[in-house]
Amino acid sequence: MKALREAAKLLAPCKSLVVFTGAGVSAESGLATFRGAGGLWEGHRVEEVATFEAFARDPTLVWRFYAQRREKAQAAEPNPAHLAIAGLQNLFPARVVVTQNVDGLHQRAGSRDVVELHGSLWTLVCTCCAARRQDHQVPLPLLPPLCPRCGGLERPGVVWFGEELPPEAWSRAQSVCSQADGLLVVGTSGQVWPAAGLVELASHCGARVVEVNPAPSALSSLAEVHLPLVAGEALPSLLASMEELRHAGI
Ligand code: BV8
Ligand code: ZN
Repeated sequence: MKALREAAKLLAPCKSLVVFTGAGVSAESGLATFRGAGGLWEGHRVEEVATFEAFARDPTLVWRFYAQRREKAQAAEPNPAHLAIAGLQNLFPARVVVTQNVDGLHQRAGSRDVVELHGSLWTLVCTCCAARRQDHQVPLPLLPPLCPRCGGLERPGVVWFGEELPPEAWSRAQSVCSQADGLLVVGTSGQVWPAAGLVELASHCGARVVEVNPAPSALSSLAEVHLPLVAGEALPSLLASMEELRHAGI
C-alpha cells in the first residue's frame, strides 16, 4: 500500500519516536473500545460509570464494571500491534509509548517505556489514605476491598472523568511529545482531553505525525499520513518496511 511506504519513509529517519495509543490498539485482543458500536457497558456510557461521583453513589456497580474489565484484560493476549510496537524499540532506542489504555497489554507485549496517562486496572488506591498497591487478583471480589493500611475503601487506580491525570505521567508525556521528531498515533478517537492535546503539541513542535485508524478521528487533520487499517495489520507491516529502509541505510 502506497500510504504504508510513505509512512515508513516519514518515520524511519526519526531519532525519537513516541507511539500514542488508545482503546483501538487493544480491539484485536478482544477488548471493547469506548465509543464504538459496543461502547456501552450494560446500557451505561463510560462517562457515566467512570467517575468518582458514580463510585460514591454506587461503589458496587462501578466496582463490577472494573472487575469485568480486569477479567477481560487478564484473559486477553497482546495482539500483533502491541508486539510490533514493542519491536519498534530495536529501531528507535528512545521509543516511548504514551497510552490512554489501562489494560497493561503494552507491557505484557514487551514494551519497556510505557507512560500510562489514565492509570491502570492493576493498581488499587485507598479512598482514605491514598495508599496505592499493585494487585493482579482475578476475579476481583464482588465488593471493593479495604485498604490493608487503614481499612478504608479501595478504588481502581484509574483516572476517572473530572479527575486530574497523574502529574508525573502527564509531565513526562508532555516532555517526550514536545521533543519527539516522530509521532505514531494508533487507535484513538482523539475525543478525550487533555490526552488528545498531546498530538497537537508534538505536531507544533515539529514531529512528523502518522495515524493508524480504520476510521477518521478528531486527530486525523494533524496526520501527514493516515493509514486506514486496523492496528494488527498496519503495525507489523510498518515495522517491516522501516526495518527494510534502515537496512538500506535510510
Ligand atoms: C480532566 C480511564 C480536569 C478509565 C479514561 C479539555 C481539557 C481537559 C478536560 C476536558 C476537556 N474537554 C472535556 C474534558 C473533560 C474530559 C473529557 O475529555 N471528556 C470527553 C469525553 C469530552 N476529560 C477528563 O475528565 C480528564 N480529566 O480533564 O480533569 C482536571 C484538571 C486539573 C485538576 C482536576 C481536574 C480525564 C479523562 C480520563 C478519563 N479516563 N480512562 C477507564 O478506562 O475506565 S478515558 C477512556 O477514553 C480510556 O482511557 C480510553 O482510552 C480513552 C480515550 O478513548 P479512545 O482510547 O480514543 O477510545 P475510543 O473508543 O474513543 O476510540 C477508539 C478508536 O479506535 C476509534 O477511533 C476507532 O476507530 C479505533 N479502532 C477501533 N478498532 C481498531 C481501531 N484502531 C486501530 N485498530 C483497530 N482494530
Ligand atoms: Zn488506606
